[in-house]
Parts: sequence; structure tokens; C-alpha cells
Amino acid sequence: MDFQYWHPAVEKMPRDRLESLQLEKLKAEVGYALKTPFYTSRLAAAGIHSADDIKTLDDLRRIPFTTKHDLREGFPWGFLAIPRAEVVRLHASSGTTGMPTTIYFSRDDIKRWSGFVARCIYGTGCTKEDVFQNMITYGLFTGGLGFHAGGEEVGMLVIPSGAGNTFRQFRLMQDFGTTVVHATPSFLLHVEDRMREAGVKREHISLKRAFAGAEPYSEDTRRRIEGLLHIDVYNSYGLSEMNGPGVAFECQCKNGLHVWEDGYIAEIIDPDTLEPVADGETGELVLTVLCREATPILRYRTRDLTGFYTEACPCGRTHRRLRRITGRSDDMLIINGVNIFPSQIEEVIMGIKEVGNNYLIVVEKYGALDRLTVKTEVGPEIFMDDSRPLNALKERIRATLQASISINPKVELHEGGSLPVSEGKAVRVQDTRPRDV
Ligand code: DLL
Repeated sequence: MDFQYWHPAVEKMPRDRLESLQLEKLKAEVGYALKTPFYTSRLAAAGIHSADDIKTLDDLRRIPFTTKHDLREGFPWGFLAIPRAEVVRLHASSGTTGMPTTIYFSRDDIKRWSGFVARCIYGTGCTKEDVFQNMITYGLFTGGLGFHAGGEEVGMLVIPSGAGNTFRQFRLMQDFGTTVVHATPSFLLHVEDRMREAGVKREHISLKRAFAGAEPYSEDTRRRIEGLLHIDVYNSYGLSEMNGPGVAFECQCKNGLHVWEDGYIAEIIDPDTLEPVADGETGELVLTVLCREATPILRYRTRDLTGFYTEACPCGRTHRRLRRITGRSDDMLIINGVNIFPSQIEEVIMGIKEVGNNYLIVVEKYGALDRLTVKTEVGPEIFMDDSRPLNALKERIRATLQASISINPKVELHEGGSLPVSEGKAVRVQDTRPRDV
């Protein structure tokens, strides 16, 4: 196979040089961190007062972990390391109520991030001849603008179609000869379903590749999409705290995600003991950003469960590969690519006075997409046999939830005392989606 590298000297850099580069960048990043209110005190408590206190890569372990909770506590400016006037963009994590986690970028940060995404895209064999339809949400979510900029950097013709509106997507594919798409894996399956309904045949479109990520999916799902659409599907991993997409990506070998170690330091820890796991074992991924000056984030607990492949990749890249993410060490749900915590749903429904005390969150597959149903009990003042106020209440709950979590749920109302009550810890979430990762 002819492998294609965006930045061969970096992608195939010998490990010792790569690690020296990481140390240099880590020191710079600690320097930025010491300009933020949050890390100034956090690092001082760990005995780190200047970038020179970091002498080897092992010194990373002296730095305490950073959590999503810390980021929320630091909202809005606690993690900002540069003057506000030097910030050119912000992104915030999807679906969070109250205090979102917000990441700021300088102009150079955006350039570096686009470079990493371009590296991912080019490494799958794309060139400037390709037509790239970015079928993912634009806006505060990083998937849209992140891939958009990376695609332009490669020189592809980028169609900013955004997510949804399947029929328009087919139109665009046919009108402009789209060769590459980016979407969540569930949206890709949905597109395929709709294609058949719309009578669009495989030979009517020129699709060759897809980038699929932002939510977990299995190898079987990848194969299914590849078989149905006759394309190559590449797994794409990232998170808003680490810029967004472009953290780890599959190369043409499609066997594990290369983490760009000149941009990020990846550690795998045991989520209970917080100690590193043995090489190749599964644990929680912890990431340190090495390519951002505006919002340095050190040793971020991603909560994503994965492990490293220990063998070298035939493509010749020296950056280590992560296995497919198999789940999370917290209760965050990813519904059609949108992240939400059950507590956010609880906060909304419990704020509605007619809602009773018990509720159940059901997540299931509905066709290719995910469907969220929120079942709540109603208080005794609501009569279950009068449908008008019931329907109005249902609609109010639905609209309030949608406004706050960016997902349109189905709402069911149940009589007080009729939803199952568990004896021990309340079971509030029933996630029946197949988990065959
Ligand atoms: O999902 C960034 C992104 C955009 C990645 C487009 C890939 C493509 P967040 O909204 O902050 O950012 O969600 C990050 O999504 O911690 C994982 O739990 C999950 N996730 C992302 N990619 C994958 C993947 C974007 N390939 C959270 N496999 C992460 C499994 C994934 N889970």
C-alpha cells in the first residue's frame, strides 16, 4: 500500500526525538498554564512554580489531574492564559446546562488544530482533488468547523452541509460529485436507509471514504457502513477539551487510532487507583494538550476507556495507536453525537412542578439513529383521564428539555407510583442500544 503523510518528518519521527519534542512542548504548556488563575494555585500546591520545574517527561506525573468539574468551576475565564483580545474563537461542549466547558483559541491555536485535522484527512489518502461534504453539526460543537478547516488546509473542495436534511445531502452529493463525507456513524447508517427510500443508487454518487466519530461504534458497524455504501470508513476520535477532532485518527491500515503525540500526551490510568495501567491494558485515557496557548489543559481525565496497541503500525508512523473506545468511566450518554449527563435531564424535569418524583431515561435505537425517551410520573394534582392538560404538560416538558439539552426527546407521562422503583441505588437510565464494541 502507498502510504501518504502530511508531515512525514513528524509522523515518522523516531520515538526518542518525539519524546524530546514532547518535553519541550510540555514545558511551554506548563508556562502557559502558570498564567491561568486555575493552574497557578493548582500547580503551586504540587510544587511547580515555573516551567523549569519540569525536567523530564516523568515530571508530568507530579501534575494533578484536571476534570470536567474543574473546567466548570473555572468558567468562564479561569483557564484562559492569554489576553482576551488575543482570543479569536471559542467552542463549548455540547448539551451542557449551567456552566459549559469552554475552550478558547488564539489565531495560532486554530492554525495548529487545522494542521492536525489536515494530517488526519490526508493520511487516509485524500487529496485536493477530493470533494468533502461535512455532514456534521457546525456551531459550538467542534466537529463542524474543526473538519471544515482541516479539509480546506488539505485543499479539498469543502461543502459545509452540516448535519440533518438527508435529501439535501443526496442532492449535494450528486450535484458536486462528493467523494468524502464526515458524519457520526449513526447518521451514516441513517443516510444509507434514506438513500434506498429515495431511490438513490450507489452508482449515482461518487463516494469513496467517510470519517466517522464523535460517538462510540463497533467494528461491525464500521463494516456494515463500508459494505452498504462501498466506501472506506475511518475512525476519528477527539473531544472539545483537546480542541475537538484531530486528536487520534486511523490511517489507511484502519487498525487503531494514531494519537498525534507531538500535539498531545496520552496516558492510560486505572480509573479507581489513578495509577498507570500496564502497557496495552485497558483504562481511562488522560490527555495533556501540547498545541494550544490560549487554554492549556494538563492531564485531563477524558473518562474514555481504551488502551494502546503495543505493536508498531505497518504505515510507519511512530505515534502510538489507541484501540477503539469501548465506553466511559462515568455516566455520560452520547445520543446521536450529543453528550449529556442524566443529571442534566433530572435538573430540567425536577424544575417542573407538575412532575412527580420518579422518572426513567430510556435510550434506544430507532432505525439507525438513537432515540431518547423521558418517562416521568406526574403529581397527584394531574388527572390522567383528562388528555388536554396532559398533552400541554408533555409538550412543555419536551420543549424545555430540547431547549436545554439540544436533543428532541419523546416524553411519556405516567401515573404517580407506576414507574419501577429499584431497591438499592435508583436505576434512572435504560440504555438498550446494542453494545458490541
Ligand atoms: O465529539 C469531537 C469530535 C468531533 C470527535 C467530530 C470526532 C469527530 P465532544 O462533543 O467534546 O467532542 O465529545 C467528546 O465523544 O470524550 C468520547 O466519549 C466521544 N467520542 C468522540 N469520538 C469518538 C470515537 C467531539 N471515535 C466525547 N469513538 C469523547 C468513541 C468518541 N467515542
